[in-house]
Order: sequence, then structure tokens, then C-alpha cells
Amino acid sequence: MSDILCPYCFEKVTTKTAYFECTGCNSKLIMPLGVKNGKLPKCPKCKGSAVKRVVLKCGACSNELPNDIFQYKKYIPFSIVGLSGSGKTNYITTMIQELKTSRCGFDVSAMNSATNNRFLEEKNSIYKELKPSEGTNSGEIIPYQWRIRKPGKMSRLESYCMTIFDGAGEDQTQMMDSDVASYIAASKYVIFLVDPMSLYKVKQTVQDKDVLEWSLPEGKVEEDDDSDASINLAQDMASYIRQAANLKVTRKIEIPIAICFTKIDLLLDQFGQQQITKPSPHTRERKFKTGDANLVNDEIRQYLEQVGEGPFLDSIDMNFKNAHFFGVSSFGNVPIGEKQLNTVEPHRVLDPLMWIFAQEKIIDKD
Ligand SMILES: Nc1nc2c(ncn2[C@@H]2O[C@H](COP(=O)(O)OP(=O)(O)O)[C@@H](O)[C@H]2O)c(=O)[nH]1
Ligand SMILES: [Mg+2]
Ligand SMILES: [Zn+2]
Ligand SMILES: [Zn+2]
Repeated sequence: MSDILCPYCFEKVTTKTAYFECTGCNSKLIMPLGVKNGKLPKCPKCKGSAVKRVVLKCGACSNELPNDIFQYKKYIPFSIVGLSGSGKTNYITTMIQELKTSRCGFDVSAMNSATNNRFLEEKNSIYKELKPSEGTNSGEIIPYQWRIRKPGKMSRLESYCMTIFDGAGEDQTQMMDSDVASYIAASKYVIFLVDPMSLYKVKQTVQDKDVLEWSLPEGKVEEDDDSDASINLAQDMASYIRQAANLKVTRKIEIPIAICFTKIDLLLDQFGQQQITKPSPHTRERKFKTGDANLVNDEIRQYLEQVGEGPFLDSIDMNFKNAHFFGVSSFGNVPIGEKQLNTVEPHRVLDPLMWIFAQEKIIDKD
């Protein structure tokens, strides 16, 4: 079992530090944690009708933890980061929804009601009202906690849990103060969401200026002809990770990084019949198709070279040893108005997650 980090204070959570508390009399229950059978203990003080719920709490910050947190086969240590406006909130929502409905056979559920409520609200906005999620205020970081189960050997369920912070990475300058840094430092993988429209040469290829405007956060359409912006972006990404994980500037970053271009719907017409335009095969075939992922990676690289973003690529390659490119669209179609979506058919949103799951041997690969 990998280390579990408290999503509130980012300290390690162990069976020695966490404790049960009675919500009736607020007393700390002195007893071993029910790690094996997962049964919640009863409060010895509160009897009969006075019996109240017992909750598991973090020993460092006293926030409530999911009471089954120790029962997982694996804690999936990854983080999703991206600048404000890169598409995080919409991506996280559609990624979870697709995971729930995918044919991978996963059973996906929220580990607490805050996660569930938040998710339902965002999902409703996107899938029912066809409005992009307004998402979080910049700076607000919400820990989502999800449990994933899949059938294992001998009718056992294999369970995994993951925490995703919506808002992580929005403000690089606040990185030093941010507790999320310790989370990123403990991550074995990082999904870096990049709005391709923040690459100037890419943005120029989009003909329909309305669609472009509807895909950017309010007030971000101005034409800033800054050809250095892309290189800065790559360097900022690298220094963000370096700072979080406390890595030397003189070495390439070895943590596997999924550089995930969001809003790929805006660019798909430029890719003709290429692999990136096709529906993802990983979930359909219930295994990670390495060939498909490599092809998509190559196509994105080729595309960036072609439009004149070679320096961005060079900068990525100079800083990252294990960078893999992905192209996703949370909506699958370009918006048809200000805060107005077409039918929602998320495109390849699970690819980065499947890439991680394959490396963690949660799914097979070929
Ligand atoms: N065209 C298009 N626009 C998107 C997509 N995902 C997000 N957006 C738009 O990008 C803007 C920022 O998205 P949001 O998820 O709030 O970004 P966050 O600040 O990183 O959480 C919003 O205007 C969204 O409508 C996408 O897949 N396609
Ligand atoms: Mg957001
Ligand atoms: Zn009690
Ligand atoms: Zn804590």
C-alpha cells in the first residue's frame, strides 16, 4: 500500500496516527483501527438510543477521513494540475463521469458526500444543462476523493482510491505556500493540463473566433502576440514541478508527466483522419493500447512542429525525461454559444488515466 496523504493537511495517514471519534460525546476511542474487516467500532460511553456515528479522523489536523481509507489495495498517487482556465474543472468532471460509465468494468464512487455533491452539481451543468461548469474560484482547492473497484481474482473486489485536487496549479506564484505542493511531491505521475490556445501559433490556426472566445475564460481573448509565451509555459511547468517535488534545476524531471492538451475539439479538423480524431480504444478494449497512445503522442508532436511551436517542444524535452502528450476534449464538440454546449461526447478524456492505470498494473496493456 502506498502512503496515504490526508487531503486536508497532506500529512501521512497511518493506522497509528488516525483515530476514531464518537460524534455523540466527541470522545476519542482508544482502540485499534478496524483495518481488516472495516467495521466501525461503537462508542462505549454512548449506549442505547444515544449511540451515535463514529468517524475516522486525521491525527494531524482532525479532519474527517473516509472510514474505509485503510482497506484499499492501492492509493493511486497522481495529481492533475493546470493554470487557471486550462479546463481542469470540466475535465475532472467528465473524466470521472466517463470512468463511471466506461466499459472498463470499474465501479466508481465518491468517498464522501462533499465529493459527491460537488460532482453531481458539475455533472448536471455539463451533461443536462449543456453549460460548461463554472467551476472553482481561482485559489480554491477542493479535494475530491474517489474509490474505484474492479472485479479481481476469485470473486474478490480490488479497491483503489484516489484524491484529485481541483484548482491545483492555478497560481504558480503561490506554489511555495501551497500545501498541495506536498501532494505533488508525493505523486508518482502528474497530469498537466494545457490549454492549446495558450500556445500562440496554435491559437492562430483557429479560424472561428466566436468558438475561440466561448472556449476561453471570460476576458481572455486579447491577441497577445507573444511568441515566447510557449517557451515560458514549458519552463513554468517544469519549475512548478521542480518546486513542488524539490528537484534540482540541473536535472531533467523523471516523474512521468502526461502533457494533456485540453479543448482538442478546437483543433481536430486539422488532424484529418489521424488516430487522435478516433474514439479512444483503451476503454473499449479494456486494456491500454500502447500503439494508439504512441501514435497520438507522435501526431501531437508533429502538429506542434508544423505550426511553429517547435521551441515549445524543445523546451519540454529539455526539462522532462518522461513526457507523454495527450489530446482530450471534455465536451467532444466545440461550443455553440457563450456558455452553451453542443451535445456532450467527451473525447479521449480517460486516456491519461488509463496510461497511469496501466503503469500501476490496474489494467493490462499491450
Ligand atoms: N472548446 C472547449 N472549451 C473548453 C473545454 N473544457 C473547458 N473549456 C472552456 O475553458 C474554460 C475554462 O474551463 P475550466 O474547466 O473552468 O478551467 P479551470 O479554470 O482550469 O478549472 C471554460 O470557458 C470552458 O468552457 C473543452 O473541452 N472544449
Ligand atoms: Mg476550475
Ligand atoms: Zn460517544
Ligand atoms: Zn490531516
